[in-house]
Amino acid sequence: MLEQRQGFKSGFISIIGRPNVGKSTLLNRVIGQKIAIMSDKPQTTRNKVQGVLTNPESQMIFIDTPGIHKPKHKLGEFMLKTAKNTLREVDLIMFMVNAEQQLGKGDEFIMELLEGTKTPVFLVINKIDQVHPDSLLSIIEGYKERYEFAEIMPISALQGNNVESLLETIEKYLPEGPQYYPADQVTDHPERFIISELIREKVLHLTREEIPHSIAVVIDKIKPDEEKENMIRVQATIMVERDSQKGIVIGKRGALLKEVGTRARKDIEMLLGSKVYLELWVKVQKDWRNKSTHLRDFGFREDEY
Ligand SMILES: Nc1nc2c(ncn2[C@@H]2O[C@H](COP(=O)(O)OP(=O)(O)OP(=O)(O)O)[C@@H](O)[C@H]2O)c(=O)[nH]1
Ligand SMILES: [Mg+2]
Repeated sequence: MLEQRQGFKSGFISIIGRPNVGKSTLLNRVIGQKIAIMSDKPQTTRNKVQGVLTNPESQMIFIDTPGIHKPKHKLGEFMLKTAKNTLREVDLIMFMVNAEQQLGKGDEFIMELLEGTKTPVFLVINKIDQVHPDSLLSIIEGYKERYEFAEIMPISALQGNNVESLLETIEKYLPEGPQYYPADQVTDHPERFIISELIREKVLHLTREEIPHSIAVVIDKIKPDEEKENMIRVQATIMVERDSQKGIVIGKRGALLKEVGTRARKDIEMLLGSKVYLELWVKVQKDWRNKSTHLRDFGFREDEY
């Protein structure tokens, strides 16, 4: 549905930054729906996630990206590439930093990447709810010295401060263009992907240390229940890298896996608007993060999301 209206603006906006700065939180806030998972563990987002915001006069397509970090395995390399690739295809770049953190090597690295682009870059300073307003000035000065940002916007993605004004400013920068997606479409990701992410998010919330990084979730089946009306059955497998991790994810007498299931089911029911029967399995795939074939099987394909 590529409809071109006089004066209508549209464009693609990439959100990049170090892990954990709040990129996915901003995406969900502007879309008004949870399409990207969030957690306090770094490297939560692994694929690019597209969210569409349609207004009467504009359509903004936000692209949430994996946090930029030094890759330690093939999955990390895929994540870095995914984030970098979005820079080429967009009309605007939101470089997000955390107001609580000092400008670090990671930010320097990202600004070096940005040197090559002609696309306008906004510096979005997030988590301002956590710092004294006086400290903002010195943060801004530090970044300004290193890069010529088109705009500098302090926000709180979590509480919503300044997000409206960020959106208004973004709209000013967008070119005239077509409406790429129908007004009621909020993402281009299939439900299957979002369901697997919601399950992974619950494991991230309930585990620590190496577990969050070692898991992947594969959806085996989604189908309507044959007997119960308005009930969808979902079967999924949580992949771990080692036997010891399998025990942790299952938990004592299955307690942890049960909690993951209960929490994920609620979110999936919200997403699908129907009752869900969720069945979870845990399987060991040794060292999957370093094996190209497993990466492809688990949905990390460059030609896809
Ligand atoms: N206090 C505060 N916390 C925030 C804000 N925005 C995000 N957070 C928290 O920061 C953590 C990371 O948020 P995410 O949105 O998952 O961060 P991300 O940048 O997408 O992280 P990666 O996907 O790992 O790159 C979560 O615990 C969020 O609740 C904010 O404005 N204020
Ligand atoms: Mg994220």
